[in-house]
Amino acid sequence: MTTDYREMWRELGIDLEQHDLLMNALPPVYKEIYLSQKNRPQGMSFFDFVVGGIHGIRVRELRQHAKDGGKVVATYCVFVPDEIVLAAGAVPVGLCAGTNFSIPAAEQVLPRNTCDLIKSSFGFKLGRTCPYVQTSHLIVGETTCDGKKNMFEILAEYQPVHVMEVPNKKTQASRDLWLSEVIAFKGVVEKLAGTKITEEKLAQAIKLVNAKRRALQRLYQTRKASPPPISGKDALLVTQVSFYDDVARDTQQVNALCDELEKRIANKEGVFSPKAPRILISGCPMAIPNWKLHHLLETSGAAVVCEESCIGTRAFADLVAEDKRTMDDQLKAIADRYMQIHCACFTPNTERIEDIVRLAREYKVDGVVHYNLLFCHTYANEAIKVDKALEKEGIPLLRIETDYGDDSGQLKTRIDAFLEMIRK
Ligand code: BJ8
Repeated sequence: MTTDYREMWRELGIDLEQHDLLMNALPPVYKEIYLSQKNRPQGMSFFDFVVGGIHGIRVRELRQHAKDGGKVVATYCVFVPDEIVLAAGAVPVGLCAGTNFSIPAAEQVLPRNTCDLIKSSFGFKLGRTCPYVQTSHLIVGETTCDGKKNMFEILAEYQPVHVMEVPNKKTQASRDLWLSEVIAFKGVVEKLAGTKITEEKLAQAIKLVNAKRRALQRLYQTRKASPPPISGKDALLVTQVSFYDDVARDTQQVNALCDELEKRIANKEGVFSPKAPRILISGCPMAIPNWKLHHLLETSGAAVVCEESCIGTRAFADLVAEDKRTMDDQLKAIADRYMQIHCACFTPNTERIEDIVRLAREYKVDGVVHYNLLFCHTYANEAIKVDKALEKEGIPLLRIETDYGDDSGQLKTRIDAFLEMIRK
């Protein structure tokens, strides 16, 4: 990071000493995991640049937005409708964290047997090491899993928090409840931003976010090719960056990358041998910089070709209808689209199981790896159904339960055995 952002971080109340440790730890890890890859698409240089300035460039933009009177709305879940935030002239930013760096701070408050996604994200607030959380004016939580919803109550002691009630079932009553939550959220954001969301602004925001989703859909489409033109690690990074970069710029960069990938496919150029076992990863989200599983799989000779995850297909598979003209219809279309996210917090959630089987076929995978964060009971319990469904379809499954700690040796042994089995 060449520009000096220290003054900005100081103004944001960042613990500079701890933050230096974090910033110094990232480059060697990134070099080993990302920059060591062979034959990367040139379009990845933008995403390398974004990660290289992860706490600088984008934060400065958000700060400028705030100095100009704009608001920043931070989120932890793909259920929070970005369209509403953008239509109010505010900027949404994802806060989910994938590093164990911030976990010791979180464990001073939260129970240790909480999933690392929650602890890592919460620890950044407590330890004052994340400029994104420090820049945000409102944090939007949601009632998905128990760990998260109770954490938001504690987080509210540190920063303004609004919690959206995500239902646990997909009945009509639940859909009605969710629609009322979306309508209420519009009011909360309007009040925060001091503006009125118009039909026109909302229509523009719907198109803007849909365009990003279409770009990510296009990226994932390229991964169906054999050999895949991009590594799973790189595709994961592109999806991770899409949670905090400017929406229009991100869309443009993802599309530019796709132009290159489509040319690669036409030239039958790939990053792995066509014989590399193709893997679908399904389960808990992998927030930046959680690259462990992809790295282990791909350095063991596999090609990760899809993620059925909220940092994956669940984030962009569905679009909001663009043909609605009244505010009521637009909000209903938004509510409907978000209810199609098949999070394991729902019961029953058969649509997710069907999605996994469908994706396994579409991406012609040789095996599925179910990724479960330790202490995430929703996904762990649902894995039992995933297991049965895949067995019925004759698709091999490896169930991994892990956290942000270094258990690479143990995981590698299991991954190698799994790949050996599916190569036969
Ligand atoms: S819609 S998956 S982003 S809630 S891993 S914190 S579930 S204990 S992240 Fe999620 Fe929204 Fe659902 Fe997606 Fe809890 Fe599990 Fe931790 Fe999780």
